[in-house]
Amino acid sequence: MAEPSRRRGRVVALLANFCWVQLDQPGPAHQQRLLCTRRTRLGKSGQSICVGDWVQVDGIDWPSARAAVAAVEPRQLLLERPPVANITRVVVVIALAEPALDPLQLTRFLITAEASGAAVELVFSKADLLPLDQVEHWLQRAAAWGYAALAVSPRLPGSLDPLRQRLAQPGLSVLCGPSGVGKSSLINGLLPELELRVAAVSGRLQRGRHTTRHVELFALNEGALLADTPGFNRPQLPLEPAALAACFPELRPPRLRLACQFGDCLHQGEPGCGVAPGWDRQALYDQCLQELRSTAQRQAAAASRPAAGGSLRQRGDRLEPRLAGQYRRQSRRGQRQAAEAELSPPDPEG
Ligand SMILES: Nc1nc2c(ncn2[C@@H]2O[C@H](COP(=O)(O)OP(=O)(O)OP(=O)(O)O)[C@@H](O)[C@H]2O)c(=O)[nH]1
Ligand SMILES: [Mg+2]
Ligand SMILES: [Zn+2]
Repeated sequence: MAEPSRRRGRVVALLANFCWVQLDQPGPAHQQRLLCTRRTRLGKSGQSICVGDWVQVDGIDWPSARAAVAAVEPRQLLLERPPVANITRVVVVIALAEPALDPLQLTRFLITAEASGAAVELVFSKADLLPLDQVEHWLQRAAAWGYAALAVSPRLPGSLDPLRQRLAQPGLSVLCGPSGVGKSSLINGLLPELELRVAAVSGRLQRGRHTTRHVELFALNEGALLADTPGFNRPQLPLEPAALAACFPELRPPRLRLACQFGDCLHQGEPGCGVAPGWDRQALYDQCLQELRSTAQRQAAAASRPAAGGSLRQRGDRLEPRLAGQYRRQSRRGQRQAAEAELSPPDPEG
């Protein structure tokens, strides 16, 4: 139970040193949102705050609508990139055109979404830009993968209605996808009063301009929240081959009718494999599997081989081979920096 001076709420946006917390119960003058600092104690315990976190706030100054986050409640499902906590569903948004649909990129987004453990929805945006038969083609392909996808556009009256219905279910839905596919435009279509910033795609490749810079939560109705997120281009793959296979619905029951003989089957022609070759995303799956195997091999080779010149470094009380820079496993911080670099506007051809 919360202490009397404390209030419970949900983090709806993060700024550099502050966050906005939406209160469960409004304050004495009906204040819904408080601008909160993070207590240093919270910082020292290493606990980070994500958009979507449930928090306890205290030190509330109602007239200025300021407070401090005193504690973060344990998280349920977490989307790692972009970081959003306590999610219910991940809505992968991919444009049918402008930028052109890249099935590998779409698959990488679907893998990230599936890996979160939340329900996954697939939305094809900019449906006004393709003839109906081509839109239908993509919907059917997605159905074969295991997704009851929707094709939408704020420019096609009525096309947002089925999406609105799905997103109006209780919980937090996170829209994610490449930059410029129209995530913010979709949220504007669903909630016109928001007037979120959107920007035209540019360059020969019709790349997005990374217009949305921060994750923010918006209420579609009582109990249903939507998260707009910054677009990015290349989601990471899981580290384990088995985890990769689990992110393809067509490789799991009930879509996979005949279970494979071995639980750790990677569907590469192993004996007793229940997956018939020639499935639609086979080449994309093989490509992802290949990528994560070469990453694993590089890491294993680097760990077992003394670097050129046999250089050693002192680590605690033992000597270790120094790893060549390209083989060094990226630190969390390094990964984050790489991720942030990818968020910065790309060069026109990049
Ligand atoms: N023709 C057409 N253009 C659209 C549609 N939806 C969005 N756009 C345009 O696509 C461009 C990018 O839209 P945004 O909503 O900013 O895209 P975003 O996914 O939020 O991009 P980031 O914030 O950079 O991740 C804008 O010029 C929009 O007007 C659509 O359904 N049809
Ligand atoms: Mg946006
Ligand atoms: Zn198999």
